[in-house]
Amino acid sequence: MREIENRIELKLYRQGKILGGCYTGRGQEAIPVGSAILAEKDDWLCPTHRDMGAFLVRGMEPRRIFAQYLGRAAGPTRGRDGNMHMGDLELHLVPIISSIGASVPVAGGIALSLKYRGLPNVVFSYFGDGATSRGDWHEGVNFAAVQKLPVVYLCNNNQYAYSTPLDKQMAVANVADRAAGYGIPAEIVDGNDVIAVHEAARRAVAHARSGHGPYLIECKTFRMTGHSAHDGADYVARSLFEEWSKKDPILMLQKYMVERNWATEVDFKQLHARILAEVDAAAEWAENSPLPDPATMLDGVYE
Ligand SMILES: Cc1ncc(C[n+]2csc(CCOP(=O)(O)OP(=O)(O)O)c2C)c(N)n1
Repeated sequence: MREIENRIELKLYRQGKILGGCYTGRGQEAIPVGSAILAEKDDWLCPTHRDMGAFLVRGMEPRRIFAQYLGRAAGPTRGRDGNMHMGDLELHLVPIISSIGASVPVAGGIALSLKYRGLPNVVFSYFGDGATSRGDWHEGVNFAAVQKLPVVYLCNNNQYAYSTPLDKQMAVANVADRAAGYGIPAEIVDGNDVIAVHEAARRAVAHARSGHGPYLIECKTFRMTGHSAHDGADYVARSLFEEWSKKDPILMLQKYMVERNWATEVDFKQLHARILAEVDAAAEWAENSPLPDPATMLDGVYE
């Protein structure tokens, strides 16, 4: 996820090959990765624009992701959109709804359908802190709570909603505090610690899968970039970036593994080289793949 997004934001976007918004989840990778890895084949995921890890965990090939950003026909939206507004129903990845918060009632609707059909599956509903100040978030969570629907809510609290800091958009200290208003359990975890995220998600999934209704996890993290590639985030104190860079989720996991002799620095160097080679090949494949045929422009438009 880190290297795909680096290629997208730091190279392809700057070369003018990507148009429009260009969001990344730099520094937040532990959240989609630590949680989505728990999803069974027939569970459903409603990710946000910071959750590329969920797409990779579900098996979306990097070349399709690059094709999406480059507006190519081989992307999941077949060249209709050029950023994270994508999904793949075969992989049970619900396309991201651009309007913040709107995915939350959709997650509830999917969970209601699962419950009606007596299926043992759960829905992973991802959102940022800003989304929790939207009306549709509250209606969606309330509905799921009342109906005891199998939804795991995963909030990436990265402290900003675009340029709005947390204390300017909510009057409670934690997103988790909101859960009491709906009678659902919640916990707060270090969102940069992939193992902590994973363990909390395991508790949440067990709760939802066993018919006890929704569960909210608030992952405290930090957005290590601007809102989108055009945004230099001048409104964020540089000292915050320095502070949070020490808690980089990938470096934290590497340290954890090296300390336990599960891997060595050399293993990570080799892994990194393999990842870069895979990213090179996927990006090159996408750049050489065709744009959509203009004659297909209205395909998929329903009247
Ligand atoms: C209803 C709505 N308002 C505004 C926007 C523009 N917008 C896109 S992302 C975003 C910030 C959302 O903040 P948050 O939910 O905290 O997620 P983050 O981007 O920090 O991960 C905004 C304002 C939008 N897409 N939808």
